[in-house]
Amino acid sequence: MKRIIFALSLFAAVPLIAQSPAATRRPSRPTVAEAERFIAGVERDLAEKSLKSSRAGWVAANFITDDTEEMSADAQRAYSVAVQQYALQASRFDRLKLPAMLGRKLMLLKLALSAPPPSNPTEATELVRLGVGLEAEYGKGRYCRAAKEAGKPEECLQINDLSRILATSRDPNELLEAWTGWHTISRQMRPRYARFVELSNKGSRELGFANTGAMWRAGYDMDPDAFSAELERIWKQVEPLYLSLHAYTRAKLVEKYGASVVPPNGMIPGHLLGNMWAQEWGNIYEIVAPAGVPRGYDVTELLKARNVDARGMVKYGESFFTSLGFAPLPETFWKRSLLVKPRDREVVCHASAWDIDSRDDIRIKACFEPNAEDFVTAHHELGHSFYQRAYKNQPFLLQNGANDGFHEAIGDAVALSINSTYLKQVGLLDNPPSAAGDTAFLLRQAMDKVAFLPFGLLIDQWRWKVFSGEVKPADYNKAWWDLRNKYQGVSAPVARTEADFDPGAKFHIPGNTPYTRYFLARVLQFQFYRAMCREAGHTGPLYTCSFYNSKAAGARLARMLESGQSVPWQETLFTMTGERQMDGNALLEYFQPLKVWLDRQNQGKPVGWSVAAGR
Ligand code: X8Z
Ligand code: ZN
Repeated sequence: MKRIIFALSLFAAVPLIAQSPAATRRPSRPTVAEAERFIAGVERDLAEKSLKSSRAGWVAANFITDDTEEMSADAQRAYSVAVQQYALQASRFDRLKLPAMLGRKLMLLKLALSAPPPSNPTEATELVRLGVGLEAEYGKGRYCRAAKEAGKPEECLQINDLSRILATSRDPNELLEAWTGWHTISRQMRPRYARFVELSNKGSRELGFANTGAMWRAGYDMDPDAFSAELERIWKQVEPLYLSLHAYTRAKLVEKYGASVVPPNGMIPGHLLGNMWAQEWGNIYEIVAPAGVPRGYDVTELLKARNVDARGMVKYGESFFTSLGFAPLPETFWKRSLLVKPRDREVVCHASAWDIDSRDDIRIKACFEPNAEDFVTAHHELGHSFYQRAYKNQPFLLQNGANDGFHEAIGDAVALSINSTYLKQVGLLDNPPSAAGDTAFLLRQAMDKVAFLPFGLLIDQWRWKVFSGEVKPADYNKAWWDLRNKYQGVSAPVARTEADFDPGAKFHIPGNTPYTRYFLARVLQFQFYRAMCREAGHTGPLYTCSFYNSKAAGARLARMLESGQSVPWQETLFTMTGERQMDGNALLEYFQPLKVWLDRQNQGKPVGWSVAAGR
């Protein structure tokens, strides 16, 4: 996650527009030269203030206390109020014909915040406090239960502990307890979240957007309605593959847990898929592993066998990037990053990548454990870090991904090269399976990549309705489960009521991080991967490609990363891939043999679900 933190002291709407004494007497007509001066001042000021705010945010996320929360809120308030003031001031240039780059910067300034503060100072303060407080509350989330043995203190579990249970336990009761336990952490968030929505909507309206969701949809260099239509188009492309995977997985879960736990033509209960949010299913691969095809390798076992720890996993990721021709990470990255959950203090464990000074002070913060899931996440985070460093020479307002989906896709595109060829090359795997093991590999990949697609889409389907007011606070939970039922075919494992606030149990809701980016990244990463595979001279099925060591692929990637957000993403995408649309076709090409195989397995079995047949 890129943290661009723009800041300016709270009420000092510094008159950046250099004005002559005459100009202060009566408003002058705006000129291009004045707009140039304005934006130069904005960039200088915001770059400086963002540094302070990033530092405060870093400390708050690494040491959650009431004090760090306050200090971070102060810095963030200053930053967001500044952006808001500047964005409002910038409307002065709205009707002026501006050079393309200048116009782009002014547009990006308006879109820079995911929760714009209202200009009323009391409300601005309230909004920022709510945002910082909700994220900290998520970070502190824990479920405490009585000790199994009498006389022992109660046992409190945090998200890492509970996620480990979801990933490894196969006892439905234990899984249910972990799932239900975690979903208690957000019950109290609802009124504050509702107020947060109200206040950020107010800020968005002042900027001329209908609501915060409409503002988010405006960030894609195209008409916001056309963007929504694109999402629907892409989803319809990949939906048949998801349905095939869902049907196959459900049948295997029926075999494992019985029809009384998993309805054979209904939805899959959300606690059985290996992940707290059922967003990626790779952790239950062994339940769905096909009989009669060679058992593939298990990356978790490979890492454990070689004692690869959190730092070691990140080192593998760094080596991949250096093999492409990128410079190694700076020493400060290793000194300042948080890679392992500390034992003595509260931290926000959800992985993130930080660009502190828009130069070389890049870091990641995560609570990695040596397993396949975190191995991919380590690459994912490094994708952000290498992107951040690559665009550091762009002007401040253009230091970002071509769109937010690009930022999320880089590390994942690299991680798609983690196949048996690569693992052998780097010495993690001694005996790669023969081609007969390809089905196992593709199925394992699909359990993460394909399973995620509906989840990636539905989070903002929910939020957009919340921001627009179509879903009211009294229906938050129902609307959430309606979407999870509809898109994922996943049901709540126990009855839910409006006393629950299940969206708040997913980091990006209290953290207010837009989520459509991850849906886009899921398709974009296959487009990037295919382009780099072509550049590396790969022949044969797409999924067998690893572009490790390819300087040509690296050069193509570097060119994209360096351009940051300086041109519309469509251009960046075209230069990178030769394609003009974000599109599911590369993902479908990758999984094509698996689709055929799944459909053969599903013959005679129900595909899809009726919500009524669930619970
Ligand atoms: O939040 C993340 C990254 C940080 S940007 C770890 N991801 C999404 C999630 O965990 O829900 C990566 C995949 C989707
Ligand atoms: Zn990310």
